[in-house]
Amino acid sequence: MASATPATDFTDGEAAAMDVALAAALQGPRGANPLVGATILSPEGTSLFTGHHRGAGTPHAEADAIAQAQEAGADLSGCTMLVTLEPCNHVGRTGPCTEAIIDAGITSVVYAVDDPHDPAAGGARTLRAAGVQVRSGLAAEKALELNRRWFAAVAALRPFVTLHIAQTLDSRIAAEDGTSQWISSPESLADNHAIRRRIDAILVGTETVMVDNPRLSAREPDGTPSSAQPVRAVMGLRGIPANAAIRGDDGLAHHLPTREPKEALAALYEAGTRHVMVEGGSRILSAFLTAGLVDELIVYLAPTLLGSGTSALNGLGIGTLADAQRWEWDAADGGSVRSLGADLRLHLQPQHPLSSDPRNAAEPAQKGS
Ligand code: AOF
Ligand code: ZN
Repeated sequence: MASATPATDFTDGEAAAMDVALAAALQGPRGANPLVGATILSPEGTSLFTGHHRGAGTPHAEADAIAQAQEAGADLSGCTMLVTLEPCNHVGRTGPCTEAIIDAGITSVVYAVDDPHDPAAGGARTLRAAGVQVRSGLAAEKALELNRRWFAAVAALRPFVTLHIAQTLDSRIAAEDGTSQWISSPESLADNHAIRRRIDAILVGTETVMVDNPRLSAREPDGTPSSAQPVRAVMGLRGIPANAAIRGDDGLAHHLPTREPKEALAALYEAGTRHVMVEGGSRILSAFLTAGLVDELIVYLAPTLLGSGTSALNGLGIGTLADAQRWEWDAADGGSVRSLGADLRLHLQPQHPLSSDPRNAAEPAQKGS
């Protein structure tokens, strides 16, 4: 791990450019990869190009910024790159960024935090060995906060977990007779399928397989199967019926014989999954939330009321308001609230344990007033 450089080693222009890179990073989606932004500064200190990462399998932020410069025919020799994460050193789905930076003639790199992901780490060393000046630690706290749950998932050697709920205004995911297709608008369904195309695995409980018999494949807007398909995992102690639609014929369906979220995640990680979307039903959703194993929450809220039927959640072990789970709005990936047809798409992440909740700071309400 490279040691952080003292904050005084950065210019105001570099600090401002790092803020631009941090803001750009937020445009990307959360998942297997962290949110990363990169800005290229001219030798005179002018911000020239800003790139960001758009999710696993797409170019890294540094490569995105350099590609823009190349398209514009710009000469980057003598430029400084500001990047929110240590440039990667590996050939994964793309990369390595160190090579792209060296080849572009960039002579100085300032990054916020080290990459904790083993295969990709060590970029600073490679850059220095090639004669690039490297400094780190600028805006480190902001950069750690930006990917707080991703860092936690990497450290825990488990997949990043997105939880998906498609519900009515009164938090129902099915009517009394079990019907649930479709609570969400076509636009929400299309958004969900776009997410299915970029995750490694989709996870449901055996109950969902029995009741809804979903295919859980990723489909294009016209209904045809997408070229990239996630693993379809079913957790629970009951087996998957021989004729269940989820089995498909591509060998991507797996049964995880456990009710424990932690065990299911360990099995998925072992099989190579780095981003899983948990889709239901209420028992599985509640188990993941109770275990604190949800990194990102996406709720499709339909302007519909049922008044009865299946609730999205069936208990989180919370008896009093002081113990309520607190969530915060997540501005990443298109914003915290978006309109999708008739629905609202709500995007949240668990509140930071140390962040202050304004409700706690308020004076208790006067009784009888
Ligand atoms: C960077 N810039 O924009 C990102 C980095 O296999 P890949 O290509 O998807 O690489 C993923 C790993 O690369 C990820 O786990 C993390 O360590 C690093 N992400 N690195 O230099 C970027 N997204
Ligand atoms: Zn990279």
